[in-house]
Amino acid sequence: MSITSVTTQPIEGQKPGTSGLRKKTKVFMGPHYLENFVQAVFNAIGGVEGKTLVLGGDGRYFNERAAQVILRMAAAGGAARIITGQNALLSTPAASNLIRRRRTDGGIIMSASHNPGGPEEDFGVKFNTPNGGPAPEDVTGRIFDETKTLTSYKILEAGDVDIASPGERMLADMVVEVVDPVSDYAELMGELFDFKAIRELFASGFTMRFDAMHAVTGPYAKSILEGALGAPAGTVMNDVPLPDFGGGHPDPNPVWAKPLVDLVMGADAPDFAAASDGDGDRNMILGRGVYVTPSDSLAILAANAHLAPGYAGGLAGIARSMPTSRASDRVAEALNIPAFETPTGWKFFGNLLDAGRATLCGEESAGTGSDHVREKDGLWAVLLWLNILAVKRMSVAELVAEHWARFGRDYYSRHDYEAVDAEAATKLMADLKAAGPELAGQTFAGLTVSNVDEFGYTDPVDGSISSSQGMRIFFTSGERAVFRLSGTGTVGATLRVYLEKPEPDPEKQNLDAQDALSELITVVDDIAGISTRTGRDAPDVRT
Ligand code: VG1
Ligand code: CO
Repeated sequence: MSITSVTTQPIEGQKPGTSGLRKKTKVFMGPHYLENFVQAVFNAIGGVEGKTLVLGGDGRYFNERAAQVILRMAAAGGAARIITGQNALLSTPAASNLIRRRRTDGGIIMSASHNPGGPEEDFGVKFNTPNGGPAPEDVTGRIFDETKTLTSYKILEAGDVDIASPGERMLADMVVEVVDPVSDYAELMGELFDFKAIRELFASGFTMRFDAMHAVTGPYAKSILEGALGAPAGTVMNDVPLPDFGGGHPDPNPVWAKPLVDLVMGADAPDFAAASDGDGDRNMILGRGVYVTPSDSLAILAANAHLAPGYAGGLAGIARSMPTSRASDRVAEALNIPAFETPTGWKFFGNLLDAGRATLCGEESAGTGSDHVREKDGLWAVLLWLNILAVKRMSVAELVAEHWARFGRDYYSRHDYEAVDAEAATKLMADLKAAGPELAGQTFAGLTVSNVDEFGYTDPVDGSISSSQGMRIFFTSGERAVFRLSGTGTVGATLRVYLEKPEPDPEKQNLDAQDALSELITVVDDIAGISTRTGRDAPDVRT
């Protein structure tokens, strides 16, 4: 088998975003596009000679084709071994786990996560470092630099490797080790949680629905929930991963997982319900008659994590992304442990986790995780909820009410304006930044602005600085609004507006979130001119 050095030239726009490089699938399938990016990753980490990498993806359209290309490029670069899931399937947290357990030199994850999949939709590639986490900004910066100077890439001339069944195969001098994508991950979950208590919970008649949204968590959820934990068959819905996720957005939120939300709000509601996203790192938590916001879920998990064996020794600290509500900060305060506020994106939690300063992390975008891997982990969050419910034997609604009574509630919602004109969105952000200093002290419809700032972050572990991470408007009565532009979209710009209002009084904690936030929503539109500038009279998504 011979190695070809293919002449290429830099392709514009291969800058990794919040979570790797995401583009339309057709773009990725275009000449040299995937190859250029993969070679840039290899170059940025000093080559792959003699190295062992993990490779896997969420099964979306182009997953296996891309995997075969990456395998041939790794072999051409002299890699010693690639560990991949059967059919190149691995959920993001399972990939993170394999990278860590097998002490590899990192891994490549093929996913555009919660973005839809298919020939007309999205594809993505990201690199995770040997700690199992998404490459931090210095590494993604080096990858981007490489994409700008690349003139050739190396690829082995060979046919496809059989990755349909577990086992070891050779590709030139490289070992391709195909593993069952679920087993190592399931073993880890069994170490963290009290499976016996959860089995007893199911045996007692507790009912659950898990919506895998035709994405990668299907096989994991089936094996763990219906297999190891004895939940009745049919507990896991939409469990077969499909290349186009059945035509939907594999995004577990009240808009894209509406059928599940309708189910828990209806007469035949199960006790508990959950959903995960394309690559299995997000989670949505529901109970009979209730939707638990991701920010509340993080706070509730943090307050009760000690009930699960893996966290019985307590937490070192709690980290949340800046737009995530401040609910978990109050839990940290009560537990007398540090609370960290990071920019959006899981890569910013890596240092805190590695340094042992945070144990639990979370994002308002339905991401929750812990130091067990270095990615957010959808099924992990579901199992921690189950473990807590198995110990406390109360309903989700009761647990949430108990939490709010003790810690206060934060009414919370994110409004997304998708695929808006990029220039208009950038201008909105710039104008808000410029107007910031004048806004302080002004009153809009009864709400007085206390201050406006642009969030920047200095990593407490390595001192690295990330600036321009979103505009924040604080009000004297405690409300907060955050503005950010998405770094995962593939069309135009997506404006995210995060709205939050603390309510300590249990008598006033039972409003609908949109109603409770209605004043703030109007005021924020007034201040930033969202509807006039975007030409939209309502957001595309409200979480
Ligand atoms: C979004 C979320 C962010 C999350 C990221 C990746 O980023 O806001 O919290 O970490 O997606 O999630 P952005 O830049 O579009 O706001 V996933 O499940 O796509 O790996
Ligand atoms: Co995801």
